[in-house]
Amino acid sequence: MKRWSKWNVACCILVLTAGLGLADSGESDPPVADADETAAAAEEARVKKIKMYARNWSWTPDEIRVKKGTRLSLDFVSEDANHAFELKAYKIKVNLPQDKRGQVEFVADKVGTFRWRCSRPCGNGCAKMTGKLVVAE
Ligand SMILES: [Cu+2]
Repeated sequence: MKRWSKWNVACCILVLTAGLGLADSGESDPPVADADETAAAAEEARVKKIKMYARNWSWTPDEIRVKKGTRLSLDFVSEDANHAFELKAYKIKVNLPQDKRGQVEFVADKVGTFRWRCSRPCGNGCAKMTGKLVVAE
């Protein structure tokens, strides 16, 4: 019986030491994030950032495909003239003066295919300067 007691004490010391060792070495489980941090991280993961180029007379890219609920962050560069990005279904209009940047962020919360266009007269090809946002379930 006395032998077992020493054995138990030795095991306890070993377990405690190992436990402290893990905690000190940083190899333990990562700290649990609180609900706000988790939600923010999840939202950040769903942000799709796209660089958009406007030039006479096209958009690059001219098609964006996302899943419903995606937060889109569009960063515009107007390279050769004054343009404007207009996505009526989402009530978005961004003026894009030549050589300036523009930015818009929104949640693609409507399912469907939505056209955008240049809504600032920029020349003969302005009417053809369109693109589409495709939002799937
Ligand atoms: Cu135009």
